[in-house]
Amino acid sequence: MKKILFFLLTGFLFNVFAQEIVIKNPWVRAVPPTAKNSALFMIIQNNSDKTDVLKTVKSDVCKMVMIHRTVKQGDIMKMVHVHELQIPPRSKVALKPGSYHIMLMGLKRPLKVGEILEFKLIFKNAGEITVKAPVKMK
Ligand SMILES: [Cu+2]
Repeated sequence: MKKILFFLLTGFLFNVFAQEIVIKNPWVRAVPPTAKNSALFMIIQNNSDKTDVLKTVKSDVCKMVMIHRTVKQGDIMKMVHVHELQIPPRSKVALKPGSYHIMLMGLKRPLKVGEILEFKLIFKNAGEITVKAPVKMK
């Protein structure tokens, strides 16, 4: 019995540590009910030895999803479309306000603070990862 428990436990731990891409603190920005767009933020950690690439994000909550980066041009903040987001080996990339973000364009309905939205992130190596992100005021 103890042996079985040991194998179950090591199997579980192996799975946890074997995750090549780990998503931390995902959240969606709360917006007024009339807003057409919002954004998804998170930290993407690559535990593998090779660069992975976030290629697309899928969501039912909006018509189109795009990877964006906010950049400063002179005194103006501008959002630019990023075709692929590279996550270098053994490092992490923060998607946060004023930087990289997943733009949710053409919201199909108002978002409620506290509700959990589901997204599918498609990575070149890690494949499809489902992310559950709460809608927050922050
Ligand atoms: Cu944007």
